Amino acid sequence: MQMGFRWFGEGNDTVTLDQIRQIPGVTGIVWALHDVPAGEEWPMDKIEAVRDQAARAGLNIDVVESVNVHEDIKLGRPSRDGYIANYKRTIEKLAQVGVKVICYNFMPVFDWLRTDLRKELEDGSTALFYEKSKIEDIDPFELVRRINENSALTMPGWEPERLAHLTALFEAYQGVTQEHLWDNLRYFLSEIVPVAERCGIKMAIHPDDPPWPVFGLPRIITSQANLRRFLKLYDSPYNGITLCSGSLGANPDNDIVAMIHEFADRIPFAHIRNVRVYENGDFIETSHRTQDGTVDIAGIVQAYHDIGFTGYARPDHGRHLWGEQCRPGYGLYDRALGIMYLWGLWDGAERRAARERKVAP
Ligand code: CS2
Ligand code: MN
Repeated sequence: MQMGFRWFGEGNDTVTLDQIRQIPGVTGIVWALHDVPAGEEWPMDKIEAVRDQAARAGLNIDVVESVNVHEDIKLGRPSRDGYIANYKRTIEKLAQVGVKVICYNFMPVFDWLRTDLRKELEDGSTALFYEKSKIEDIDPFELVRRINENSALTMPGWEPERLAHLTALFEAYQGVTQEHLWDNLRYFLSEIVPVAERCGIKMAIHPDDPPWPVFGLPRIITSQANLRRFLKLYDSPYNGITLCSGSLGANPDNDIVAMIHEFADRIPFAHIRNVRVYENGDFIETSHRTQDGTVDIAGIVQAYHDIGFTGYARPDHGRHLWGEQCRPGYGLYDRALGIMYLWGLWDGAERRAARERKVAP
C-alpha cells in the first residue's frame, strides 16, 4: 500500500507540502489542477509546476484526483466529442510526467453532497453532515424557488449565485435516466480507456457520494452490483475503481470488505474513511477509527492486506480539529491521525501474517 495525501495546490490549500512530508509513510500527493474548468485540456506548464513543487518536497505525483468529466459527456450531447478529445490529450500529458492513476467521477451536477459542512460532534470537533430530509423527496426547482425567496435556506453548493447555473443543469438532466447515464459512461470509457492503456495510466472511477440518486438526478456508481456492471462495460485492468469506503459506506447495505475481495485486481486507488450512519438515514463523517463510525475500517485494511494490495491509498475527508481553519473535510490534523491509524492496522496485519507464515508447516 502506497500512501498519499490530497493537496489542492499552492495558494489553494491550507496544508503545505512541508507538512505533508512529515506525516509518516506518505510518499506522494494526490493532486489536480483545480483552476482548469472541467472539459478543458490541462496546460503542460501548470502540470510541470506541480511536478516540480512536489519533487522539491520529495513527494511523487503518481495519483491525480480528479480530471473532471464535462457535463456534456455525462449528458451524451454531440459536443461531448470535443471534450473527450481534450480529456485524451490530458491523459497523454499526465503520462509524460509519470502519472500512474487518474481518479474521476461520473456524478451529474454535484460531486459529494452535504447539508452542513461544519456540524458539531460530541467532542466539539466539526465534520461534514448529510441530513436526509433536507435533500430527499425534494423537487430541485422547488428548492431553487425557496432559496430565491429566502437566502437563509441555502445549502453548500446552492449558494444564490449558483442557482441559475443549477437550474439550467437540472433542466438538461430532465428525462436522462440511469440507463442513459450507463450508455454515456460506456461511450466515454470506449474512447478513454484505450488511450489510458497505451499511456500506462489506470483510470479509477470514484463512487457516487452519497451512493443513491439525489434531486431526481441519476446516480449509478453506488453498489457492488453496479460496480460489477461498471467493470464489465470495458474489461481492462486500466478501467478500474477508486474504492471509497466513506462514499459507499453511507449505505450500510454496502459490504466494502466483500467488494475489496471481488474487485481485488481492479482497485488501483483506495479512499479510506469512516462515516456514522444514523437510523433515520442521516450521516456524519467521523474519525477514521472503526469504533467511531459504522464502517468497518479495521476489516477493510485487513482485506487490503489479505489481497496483497500494492496500489495507492489516501485517508479521505477528516473532521476539523483543534480550531483548524481549512477546506471542509481537508484539514491536516484528522487526516494525519487517520493515516497513523491506517498504518497501525496495516503493520499489525503484517506482523500477524509473518507469524502465521512461521508457524505454518
Ligand atoms: C471525495 C470526493 O466524496 C469523497 O469521498 O473523495 O470528493 C472525491 O474527491 C471526488 O468525487 C473524486 O472525483
Ligand atoms: Mn472518496
